[in-house]
Amino acid sequence: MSQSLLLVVAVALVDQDMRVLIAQRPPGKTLAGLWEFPGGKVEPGESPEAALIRELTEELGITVAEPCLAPLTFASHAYEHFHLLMPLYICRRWQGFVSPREGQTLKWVAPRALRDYPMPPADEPLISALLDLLA
Ligand code: 9L3
Ligand code: MG
Repeated sequence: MSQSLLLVVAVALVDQDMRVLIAQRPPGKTLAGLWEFPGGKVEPGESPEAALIRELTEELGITVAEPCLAPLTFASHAYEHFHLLMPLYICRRWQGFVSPREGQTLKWVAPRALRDYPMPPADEPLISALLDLLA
């Protein structure tokens, strides 16, 4: 069976206390209730970085400069109806205040506590790379 490829970008925003931002997927969306690294789909013709910058403004109301996005690792996960390929960036500098623009619940979490929050299967394997980097 062939599966279409879905390209999604996500980011670990890390604040000055070394906490990481996670967002809870709202009711009505797929994977509702699970906690994820913020991000979203890359639109046709968009670079991954441009998509992430757009998503961060839409979802969190912040402005990120492209050089502040450092690629860290990526997820590759076969969901039932598509295969998700999802680069994870890390970002420590942005402008504006993080606020939930799409009804999502946000939480700043110490890296070692990330595993306490149930995540979509694509996101979970990304935690190790993040822990290695922030340790
Ligand atoms: N997804 C998984 N982990 C993430 C993000 C941002 C997205 N950190 C998955 C959930 C959906 C798909 O990617 O199956 C598209 O995301 P959305 O557009 O429904 O948020
Ligand atoms: Mg999104």
